[in-house]
Amino acid sequence: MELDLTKLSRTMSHALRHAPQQYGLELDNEGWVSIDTLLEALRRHQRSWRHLQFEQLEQVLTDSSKQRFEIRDGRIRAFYGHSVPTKIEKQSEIPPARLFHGTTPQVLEVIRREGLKPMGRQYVHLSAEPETAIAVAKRRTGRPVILEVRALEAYESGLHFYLGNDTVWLADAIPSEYLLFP
Ligand code: HQG
Repeated sequence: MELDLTKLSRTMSHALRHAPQQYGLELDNEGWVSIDTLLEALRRHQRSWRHLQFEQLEQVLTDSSKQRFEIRDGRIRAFYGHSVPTKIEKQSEIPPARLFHGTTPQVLEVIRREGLKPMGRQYVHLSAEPETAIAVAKRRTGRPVILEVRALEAYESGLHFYLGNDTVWLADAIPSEYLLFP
């Protein structure tokens, strides 16, 4: 049977972002696990994956339009998206002047009052360009709402920003005063 790369990618995200214990995995403080351990867990997880090879994990990375996982020195981690209880440590970086967040019309008023919150994840997810934010919002709505974040000013006032991958930025909660609403 042909390998379903989307299903494999979703399962990897589930294991590396949300429920490592369910797969017998333990993430280190930066979210890394050894590739061998992940491979063994995935082989156990689904019978049709019992012969899964490293090359197929690599294929998930190369096939995707999104940079979701990082492989380095025999280890793998999710770049962003975590909801595990222990906070994944990210290095604070100086953000560009503006970052973008895509959301839905339904939550606009609450964001106006409360600012952006991480909700079910550890960090608020932002992007360097509006196009990515539009794509993020389109997962949820036909009417994407794009918020601009005055990121550098927020950073200079003491808020932290972190790099996810080349296009995804992460942040702690962002008060409404740093947001520009459409
Ligand atoms: C909203 C996907 C109420 C926020 C994407 C968003 C991304 C609030 C939702 C990545 C709020 C959280 C993350 C507040 C924010 N009150 N709602 N105060 N503040 N929200 O999925 O950014 O394909 O956790 O606007 O592409 O949508 O999985 O975050 O609508 O990169 O690799 O609460 O996940 O990547 O939703 O998406 P999420 P997100 P993958």
